[in-house]
Amino acid sequence: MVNALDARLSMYHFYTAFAALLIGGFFGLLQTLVRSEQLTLPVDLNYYQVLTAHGVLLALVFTTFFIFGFMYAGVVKTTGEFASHRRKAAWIGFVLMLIGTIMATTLILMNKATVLYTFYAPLQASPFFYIGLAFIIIGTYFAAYAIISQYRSWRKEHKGEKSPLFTFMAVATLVLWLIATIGVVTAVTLQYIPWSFGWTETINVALSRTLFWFFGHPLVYFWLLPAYMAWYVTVPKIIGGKIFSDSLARLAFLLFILFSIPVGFHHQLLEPGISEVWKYVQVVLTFAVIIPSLMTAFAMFASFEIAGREKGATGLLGWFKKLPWSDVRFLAPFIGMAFFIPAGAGGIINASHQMNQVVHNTIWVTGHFHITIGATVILTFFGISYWLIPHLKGRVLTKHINNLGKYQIVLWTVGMFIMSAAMHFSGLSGNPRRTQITSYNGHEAAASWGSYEVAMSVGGTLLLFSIFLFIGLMINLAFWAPKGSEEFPIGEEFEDTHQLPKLLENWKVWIAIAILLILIAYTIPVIDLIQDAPPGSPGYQFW
Ligand code: HAS
Repeated sequence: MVNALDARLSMYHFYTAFAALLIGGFFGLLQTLVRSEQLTLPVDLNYYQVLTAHGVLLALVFTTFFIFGFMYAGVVKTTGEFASHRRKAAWIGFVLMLIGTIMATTLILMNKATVLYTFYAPLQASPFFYIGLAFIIIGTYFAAYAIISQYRSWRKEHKGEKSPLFTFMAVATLVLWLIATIGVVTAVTLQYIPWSFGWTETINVALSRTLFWFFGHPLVYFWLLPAYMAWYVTVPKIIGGKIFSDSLARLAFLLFILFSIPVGFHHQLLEPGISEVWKYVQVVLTFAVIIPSLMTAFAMFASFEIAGREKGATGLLGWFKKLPWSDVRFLAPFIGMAFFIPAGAGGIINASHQMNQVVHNTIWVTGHFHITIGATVILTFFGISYWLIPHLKGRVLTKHINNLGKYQIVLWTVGMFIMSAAMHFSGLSGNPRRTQITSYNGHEAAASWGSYEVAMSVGGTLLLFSIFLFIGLMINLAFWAPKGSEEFPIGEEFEDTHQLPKLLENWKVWIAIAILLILIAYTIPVIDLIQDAPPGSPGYQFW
């Protein structure tokens, strides 16, 4: 059981995350309706403003609050309650993140930060938008302190013992996060804030985007790894099975620290100012970052098969039938995993330099990130919520809510399938992303896109219904469900190896290799971007 004080800390993160999900999801539907020309926004709200709010609230705010709420609960569950100074740090982190979120959202709603969630220069926002983002990041540093110092003191008190897998994974995720944020912190403090206050007239655009993607790509693994924590640690227990291999799981997380950062150029393959050689180097490293996901796929299949066979399954695929399909705690993450097979294949297409020429800046990429973050990760987060919210509130997931939960998951699956399939297919015929108008005055190139846009709005409508149902069920689980105790599922290893290869917990080695790879991949191109920079750009506010 997570103690009451730490449960409260997690719950406040979830309340904020779910509020962001509701508002951000509503803005998402508006976008699809505008693009398919079924809705004209009121004059004081414009498409790009709605697009910015959608991206910031879902991709940045919902995820970050949910992830910290989940990590706090898991760390406390596996290492014991937080000492009061750590809990205090976590609360300070929460308040700073909340202040930053309120600042950024208010400025977006005032149309003073219509710069999309990637805040690409030369689009310029109010300086207070960037300051709001800085608050969010500083908040996460307090949160990281709470978790990492808890892990360190656990290790001091348990000399020679293997650390709990969940906490190890949380620390690995935060190490990745701390290194990644160096890029965005540098860009925001040295470039965006002085430029938006008018202290500097121009900005080095290519450098700002490079620093953004130094952060932006590992950011997607900051979203993914908490889903992997649930897959590795909690799903095996839910299916009545075992964790296939503790060491494999740890190694996968460590490989993400190494390979998720020096790969940002795969988002800039079509940008000038970066030589082909460095793009090539980072594409090769991108292919390396696929490996830990392939390891994860292998481990998941192994866990499923072992669990099924222990329950008497025979034949090549007999184990598949033994999985607990009627349990929403399993169904949701499983569908998320299934989505990740085509989603990962799409990522590999994006990363392939030549094929990127076809898909970059088309709505294919929007489709890619809706089935990665919007399906794989979010479905897993939904699955977690169904057991974690009642666990933290001392209530139980009833059969009735479990059944309604399955409807919610199916609605999400169908909605996401329709929407992202339409995005992928029309993207292949050139339908652009980040654009309000897609009919191009009836030009024949755009002739097929209209029906795809309508399909996206149908998918978007189902998704919003699914969010309404989810929020309703969460309110029920938090406040009305019968009192009792819901399990926090923590899996056991298939073969209990008390000894862990020492190298796997030697953080200095992994961090040193990560820094080395980053220096190799970024030093020369960044020097080039500074030394050979064209004149910088003033800021633009178009809407
Ligand atoms: Fe990506 C663009 C490449 C993964 C998110 N990506 C984006 C953007 C976002 C995003 C948000 O190289 C857009 C940014 C923007 O606004 O411009 N991505 C990749 C690659 C991977 C990848 C190589 N992306 C993700 C994940 C995301 C995410 C994860 C969010 C969480 N992405 C790119 C590239 C671009 C890009 C280019 C730039 C495009 C452009 O031109 O702008 C890899 O990490 C994928 C590896 C995954 C696998 C799949 C393993 C499968 C598993 C499931 C097993 C299933 C089981 C269930 C066990 C190899 C683990 C069994 C099921 C049964 C049915 C039996």
